[in-house]
Amino acid sequence: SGPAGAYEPSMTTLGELNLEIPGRKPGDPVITPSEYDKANTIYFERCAGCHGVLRKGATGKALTTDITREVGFDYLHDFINYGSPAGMPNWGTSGELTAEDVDLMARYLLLEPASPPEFGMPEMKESWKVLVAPEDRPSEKMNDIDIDNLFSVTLRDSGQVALIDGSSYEIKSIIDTGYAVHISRISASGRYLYVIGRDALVNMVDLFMDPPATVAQIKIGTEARSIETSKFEGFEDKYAIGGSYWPPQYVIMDGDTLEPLKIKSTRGMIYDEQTYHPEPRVASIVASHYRPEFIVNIKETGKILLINYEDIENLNVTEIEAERFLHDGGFDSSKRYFLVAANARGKVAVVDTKEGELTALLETGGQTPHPGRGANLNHPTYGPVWVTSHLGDESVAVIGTDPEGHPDEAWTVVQTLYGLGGGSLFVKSHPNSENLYVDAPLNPDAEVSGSIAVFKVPEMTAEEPEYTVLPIVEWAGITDGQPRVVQGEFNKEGTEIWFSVWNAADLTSAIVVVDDKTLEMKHVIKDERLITPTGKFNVYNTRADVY
Ligand code: DHE
Repeated sequence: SGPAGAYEPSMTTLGELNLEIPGRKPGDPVITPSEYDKANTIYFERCAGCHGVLRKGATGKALTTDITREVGFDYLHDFINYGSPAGMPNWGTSGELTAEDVDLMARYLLLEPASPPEFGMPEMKESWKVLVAPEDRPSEKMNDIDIDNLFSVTLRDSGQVALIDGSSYEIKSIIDTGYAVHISRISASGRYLYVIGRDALVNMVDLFMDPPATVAQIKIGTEARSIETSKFEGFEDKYAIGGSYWPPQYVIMDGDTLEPLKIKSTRGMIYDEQTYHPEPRVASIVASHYRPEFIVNIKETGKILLINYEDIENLNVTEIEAERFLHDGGFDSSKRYFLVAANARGKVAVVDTKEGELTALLETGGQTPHPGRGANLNHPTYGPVWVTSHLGDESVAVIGTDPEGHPDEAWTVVQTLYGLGGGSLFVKSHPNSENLYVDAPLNPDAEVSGSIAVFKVPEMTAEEPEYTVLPIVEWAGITDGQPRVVQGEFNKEGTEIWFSVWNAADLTSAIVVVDDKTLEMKHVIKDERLITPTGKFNVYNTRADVY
């Protein structure tokens, strides 16, 4: 169900230019229409996430034709084939793209990017389906699932989520979702689960049904990554918000039915240069606990929007200038401050969600901070701190978050830890845990990408604390492929942590459950339906922002 249709050539442009291929000028490389369609699909599925639909660059370099034509076909070909240590995957030598595909993509990048169509209210309304109307849904929970301890697990390549019981480890339901499904978020009451695919398809799942099932669906664009729901008192379960990469916009929806209510474009000026950007993508979104607001992070313009949802018709948006390339982030332990990485700038921006202003903008000291939602610890020296690891190196930045108890250290890096290696994506802890878990799934070394580093918080008084290595892939007993261990997530009690062992779609994957006290393997979940598990979202921890 790839969204290749999003890239249908614009006939006006073609007509005007009298060309067969969008963006092709006389003398450009020859590429047939079917090759062009194929290249568009590959670009969408593999490249656009980092380089942008219009190829203006973000996590990945800009690939506009002024650059690609300067470096030329051979350079592009080798870069796609072999990758680079800075994070470009080796698409050719890893076998993910064939030699013909690599050749095709190098030619394709010499052409102007095609601008995909817009996606406004008529398109959203047409895609919107209420499968079970609110009045036809059960008035109480109909299943015997302990919903608060249920995990929604992304099955990336099968476009599904698995709902797994946190105590029996049983798969309770497998639900079809969007293409290369990305994240799950849970309504404030815990009843509804919202899932978004990279193709911008949103599924709303009623966890009260037996078994839990999709009750509404909508497509909010052609490419998206984030979804959230209103959490402020009086607005629980009332609204959902989805942010898209293409078109660059967000939409506020009815929390019961996903009816689209308000769409806002994020196109506009880059905060510092004050120049226009045509593709400012919506990255992470969180719901404030202090005000009736969504906190929406706009990647390319570097703006954090505080969107007040009290009056949808007269939307009140506070625009905070932060830093370019905002990506992912989470709350501190008090849930008052939201910390978000401006990844390609090596910085973290801190927003005070109570006062509605920027509190700090700090350098993490590492290359490309990537916190996920981050991890909150009670540091033996510095009190409450929040942690991020880095995609580009092994450093882990520990940031003070206690302006009252530790004012001198607040919003500064109080300590740097060194984990297994570069390629880290997520860190995790829990209020009941004295451990900090750091992954490294994108590290090229199989032993590193297959393990987790654990730092013991009480031992963080040492200048360079040591870590324990958990050989997760070995515990999973998987010997085929290079499975990557990704994203720890705690159970509700905070007594065990789950890791995905993410293998290729045709090989065995697993989830390994680790006892937080003993750091021993407690259970391995293996099932042929568990295809490419990546993100895991415990219902209670996700809805209450516990991490
Ligand atoms: Fe993610 C969160 C974007 C690749 C797994 N990812 C996010 C968020 C964004 C984002 C904006 C924050 C959402 C929020 O909090 O509202 N991710 C992107 C990309 O643009 C990128 C780099 C490239 C792409 O083409 O999509 C990308 N992400 C990946 C993966 O390859 C991962 C590892 C595997 C997968 O399932 O696709 C992946 N991203 C995740 C996970 C989260 C996430 C598990 C949520 C973490 C959490 O604890 O909240």
